[in-house]
Amino acid sequence: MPGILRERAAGPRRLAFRFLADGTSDEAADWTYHDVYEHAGRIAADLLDRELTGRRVVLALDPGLHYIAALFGIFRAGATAVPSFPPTGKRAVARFASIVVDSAPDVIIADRRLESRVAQFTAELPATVRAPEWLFVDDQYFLGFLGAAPGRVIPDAVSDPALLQYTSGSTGDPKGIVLTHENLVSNCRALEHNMGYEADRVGCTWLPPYHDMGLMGTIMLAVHGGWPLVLMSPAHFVQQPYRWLKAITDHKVTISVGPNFAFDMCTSGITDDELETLDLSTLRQVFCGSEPVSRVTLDKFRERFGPRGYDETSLIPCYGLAEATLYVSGKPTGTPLRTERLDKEALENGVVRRSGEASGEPGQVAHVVSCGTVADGHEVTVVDPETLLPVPAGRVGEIWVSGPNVAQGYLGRPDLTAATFTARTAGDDGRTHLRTGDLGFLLDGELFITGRLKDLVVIAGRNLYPQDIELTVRQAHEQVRGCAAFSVPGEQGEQLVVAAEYRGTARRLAAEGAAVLDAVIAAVTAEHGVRPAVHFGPVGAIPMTTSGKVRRDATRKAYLQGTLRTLSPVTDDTPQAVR
Ligand code: 649
Repeated sequence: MPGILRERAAGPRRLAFRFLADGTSDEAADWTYHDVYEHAGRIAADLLDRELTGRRVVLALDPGLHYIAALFGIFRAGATAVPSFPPTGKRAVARFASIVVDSAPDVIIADRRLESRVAQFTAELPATVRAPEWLFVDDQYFLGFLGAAPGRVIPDAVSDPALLQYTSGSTGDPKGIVLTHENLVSNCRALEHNMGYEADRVGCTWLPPYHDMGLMGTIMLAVHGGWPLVLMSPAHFVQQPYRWLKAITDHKVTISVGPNFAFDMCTSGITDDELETLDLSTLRQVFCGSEPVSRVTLDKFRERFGPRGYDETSLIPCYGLAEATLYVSGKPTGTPLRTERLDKEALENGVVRRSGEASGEPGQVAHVVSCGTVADGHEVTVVDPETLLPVPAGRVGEIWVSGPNVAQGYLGRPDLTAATFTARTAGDDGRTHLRTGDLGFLLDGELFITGRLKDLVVIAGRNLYPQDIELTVRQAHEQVRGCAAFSVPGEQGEQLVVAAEYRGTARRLAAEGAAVLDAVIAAVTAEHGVRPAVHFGPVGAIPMTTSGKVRRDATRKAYLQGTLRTLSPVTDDTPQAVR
C-alpha cells in the first residue's frame, strides 16, 4: 500500500480527500495525494526514530484527514497498524483496553485532546501489561515539518502484516485479524473488478475509518484507484442522515456505501423540504452490505428518492467480512437487483424452494435479495456445518470462502486460526477455506445470505456479543443465575432479548421483581447502549449443552414459540427501540 501512495503523490496534484469537518460543505478541508504523503512522512519519521519497523501501532484518532495520514505513516515505517476508535466513554475504554492488551502495541497515536485522560486509561490496563507510549497529534504536530525530507522509506514487503483488524470478537475475547499488504491490495483489485473503470469517479463515505468497510472499502480503495473521496464522521451522519445525501448532491458523488440501516434512516429521517434540495442522479454505484439487505428497505428508499434522481440499478447488495479483508461478493455493476421469493418454512429447514405467485400467504414468503457474484479470483463453497460436505444445489449451508482476500488468521490464536481459516471439506477438495459462520445458498452463480451460525447479535449496525451482554446481566443482580442474550425480529428491525434465570420463587420475584428488572435493564442499557426486553424464568429454564454452554438458539426458539418457562408477572417482554 505505501508504494501506491508514493506513486500517486509523484503524479499531478489532484484532490485525494475532502473532509467535511462539520458534516456540511461549509467547512471542507482538501488534501491532495501529495499532502497525504507529506503528512504521512511526519508520522513515519517519528515511528522510524523509535525503531518501530515490524512493531504494532494502535491508531486511535478521530475520523478525519489525520487518521489517513497516520495510517499511511505507519505503513511507510513498515509497522503494523491497529485501527481503533478513540477511547472515550466507559464502554469504548473497556473495549479499547482489551485491544491494547491483545495487540501489545509500542505506540498509541491519539488526538492531543486525549492527553489529559491517559492516566485514567492506563489504570484500566492489567498490571502485567507494558504501558505503551502515546503519540499525540494535532495541526501543530505537522507544522514546520511539511516540505522537509520525509523519513526513510521502507520498501513494500507485501507479505508482512500491514494491519490488525479487531472487528470481530467480544470485549472479553478480542480477536485481531492479521492482514498483509497483499490482502489489502487483493481486496482493492477484487472490488475494482466489480466496479469497472470510470474516469470521473468521486466517492463519499461516513463509515468509521477503523472498521473493514470504512477502511479497506473506502479509504484504501480510493487511494488504490486514484479517485477523490469525500468524508464525514459517522456521528455527523447518525445525527442527521440528510448530510450524507446532501454531500452526494454537493460534490456530484458517483459511488457511495452504507449498511441497510443507513438506507432506513434516510427514508424516515429526511424532511420534505430537505428532500427538495437533493439530486442523486450522479450516483452510479451504491454498495449496501454488512447486514441483511432488506427488500422492504430498498423499496421504500426507491419510492422516496427515485423522484430525486436515484436509480435503483446503481444499488449493489454485497457481502463480506473482516476475516476476508472485506469483500466476498456483490451485484455486477449495471445489472438489475434480484430478489427471490422463497417458501419461508422450507428455507428455515435449509431448503431453497421458490414460492409461486398465487400460493402462500404473505407471511409464508421470504424475500431474499441476491448479494451478487463471488469476487474475481475467489470461490465460495456452501457446506453442511455438521457433515462438512458441500451441500447439494438448492440447499442452505455454511458459506466457506477461499482466495487471496482471506486473512492470515487471528493474532496469537493458532487453534482458532486453524479451525476458522484453513478448514477442509469432508470430501477434501484439496483447498483450505475460511469458515464464515454465515448461512446461505448459491443460485445461478449468485450468493444469497439467509442467516448466521454464530450467535452475534446485530442491532442498528452494531455488533453485540451475547457473551458480553450475558456477563453484564449476571452481574446486574445477585438473584440472576444463568441467562441467554439473543435477538428477535421486531417492528423496528432486530430487537435484543435477555432471558434470565431467577434464583427464587415466583412469589419472591413478585415482591422484588421490579427492582431486579430495573437493574438488568439499566445495566444492559448503560453497558451496551441497547434496551433489552427481559424474560424471567426459574433456575433451569435456559437450555444448556452437556458441557454447560448456553444454547442461545434453542432459548430463542422456545421464547418465540412461547414455551420458555416463565416466572410472571414481572416479565417485560415488550421489545424496545434502540436508544
Ligand atoms: C461487509 C463488511 C461487504 C462487514 C463492502 C464493499 C466510497 C464509496 C463506496 C466504495 C468506496 C468508496 O460487515 C462489507 C463489502 C464496499 C465497497 C465500497 O465502495 N464486515 S464485518 O466483519 O464487520 O462483519 C461481517 C459479518 O456481517 C454480516 C455477516 O454475518 C458477516 O459475517 N454481513 C451480512 N449479513 C447479511 N447480508 C449481507 N449482505 C452481509 N454482509 C455482511
